[in-house]
Order: sequence, then structure tokens, then C-alpha cells
Amino acid sequence: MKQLLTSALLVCGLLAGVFLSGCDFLKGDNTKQGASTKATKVAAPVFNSDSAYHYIAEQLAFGPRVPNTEEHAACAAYLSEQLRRFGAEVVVQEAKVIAFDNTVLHAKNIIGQYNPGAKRRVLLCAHWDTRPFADYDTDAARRNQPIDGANDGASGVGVLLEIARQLQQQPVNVGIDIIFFDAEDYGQPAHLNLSPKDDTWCLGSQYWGKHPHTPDYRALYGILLDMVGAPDAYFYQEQHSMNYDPGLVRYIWDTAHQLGYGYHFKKDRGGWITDDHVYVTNLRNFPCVNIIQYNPDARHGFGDYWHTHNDTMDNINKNTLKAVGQTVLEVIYSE
Ligand code: AHN
Ligand code: ZN
Repeated sequence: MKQLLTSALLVCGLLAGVFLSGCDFLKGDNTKQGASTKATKVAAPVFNSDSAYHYIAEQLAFGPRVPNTEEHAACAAYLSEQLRRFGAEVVVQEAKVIAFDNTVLHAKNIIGQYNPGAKRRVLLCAHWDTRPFADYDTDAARRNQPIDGANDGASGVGVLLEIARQLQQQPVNVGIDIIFFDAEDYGQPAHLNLSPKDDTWCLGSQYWGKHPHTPDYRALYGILLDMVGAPDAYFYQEQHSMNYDPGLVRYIWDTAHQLGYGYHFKKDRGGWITDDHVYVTNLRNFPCVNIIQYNPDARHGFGDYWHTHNDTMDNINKNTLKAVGQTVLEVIYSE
């Protein structure tokens, strides 16, 4: 009986082997045909969410990254060093920008360029600063204290650092610019009941849009990552992004669904969110899509942790990081 089972297993194994090598042969043939007709499309590498998680924890270890603080300066040095280590040509753009309360902020946009000579480029961006307030914290006494910003800030940067590491190992067919925008989150706080003022958010991207790091900078398109690490995050199709380029939004969401991340990427309309992508598109004239967690049931549209002291490492989930990181890799390696 045992012998019979062994030989049955052997036959199965042989059959499987023949079947699989047959498939391999077909696959190899297809690839060759593709290669002879157009520039070889590079297969997307595997996004490592452990690395991304680690880069988020490293940012938080500096403390809150509020402009004009030592913690902010130390984290800026870390981010440019990481991009350099991952093979990017780094430019740190220093800008004096004026906050809602007239504070002069010494902002730093940190830019890592891959293949800087290429004309066809894709911009990947996230903000790296953290909010000096916790306007939505339930503890009113702590609303004037800066937040850790694990999800709000560090998550997008962590995903992009992991993408930078992958870009070094496996070059892609387009030029890539990774920009960590500063002073995104210094917008007029809700808890002080001040009279409304325009354009107090996204100060770093507003500056860059008016003074890009290369003259007349243009990309085919941009992707902004904001709050991409919370457990059970839903990414709806943000409305400005849909206005700029609905085909691009659908392509990104379809890619996520094909990879099996349909749970996170909802094909429904989200909010109209004033974020760095709005200034990128309006000032530089190419579409930029915002992948941002949206909660249609929340009063402010975001997660419960938003602009509170609960935005800590406990608010970061590796499955969410993987869904976003792998989707973005797939999109850029399909160029
Ligand atoms: C506003 O609340 C105006 N915009 C959301 C942009 C943002 C803040 N992203 C992270 N923090
Ligand atoms: Zn914020």
C-alpha cells in the first residue's frame, strides 16, 4: 500500500513537472516576442512592508518633525541620507514660507532623482513634516502639542523610501522623482476658531510649484501618498484627482484590484481634499493623484486618529503599506 502511494505521488510529481515546464516554455516565448516589438517592460519588484514599517519607526524616533525644531532638522538629514544611500541624486530645497500665524518656517523639500536626464518622468510624493497641533484630540489640554504623525506624514515617506530602495536594485524605464514635501501640515488649526484663511496648508509644495528644482519641471503624472498605513484604510477616488485625470485614477485603482487589494481601493468617489497634489497640478500643469485614506462617515473625512495623539505606530499596519506600495510599484514598472 505504502509503495503504491509512493509511486502514485511520483507519477503526479512527474506530470506536474511536465505541465509546469510547459507553462514556463510558453511564458518564455511570449516574453521574447514582447521584447522584440518594444522596449522591455520590467517586472515590478516585490515591495517589502517590513522595510517600509521600519522607515516609519525611524522617522518617529526623532520625535515630532515640526519645522523650526531640532527634531525636524535631524529627520531632514536622515531622509536625504537614505535617498542618497538608495542611489538617488538628492537636492534639498530650502524655503522660507509664512505660516497662518505669520511664523517664518524654514522648510526643506527633499528631492531624490532617478535617471535625472530622462524626459519621461513620474513624480512620487508625500509630506514629511508633522502637525504642531492635535486639534482633534479629545484631551483639550494637549491640543497645542505636536503629534507623532505615524500615519499622517511618516507612512507615505516610509512607503516611498522602500520604493527608492527597490529602484536602486531594479531600474525602471522612466525617470522618477521622489519629493518629500515640507510644511504641509501647518494649516490653520480648527480648535482656535480663527477667521478662515486660504492656502495655509501645503506650504512646501506651494513653494516647489512656483520654484521647481529644475526649470520648467514636468512629469507625465504624479502620485501623492498621504495616510497610507492605517489598519483597514479605505482609499476612495479623491475628487480633485478624478477631475485632473480620471483615466489615470482608474488605471491605478484597477491595478490595485488586479493585485488583490480591492478591499483597500474603493472605486467610489471620495472627498475634495486640499492636499499637495492640488498645488502640484495647478502650478506645474500635470495630473497628480492623491492616494489618501478617506472616511465618509467622519466629521472631518479622515480616520479617528487624525490630528490626535493617537497617530502612533499602533496606527500602522503592514498589510495596508503593502497594498499601497505594491500598487505604486506595479504602476511605475508598467511604464
Ligand atoms: C485639509 O484638511 C485642508 N487637508 C488635508 C490635508 C492633510 C492634512 N493631509 C494630512 N494632513
Ligand atoms: Zn495632517
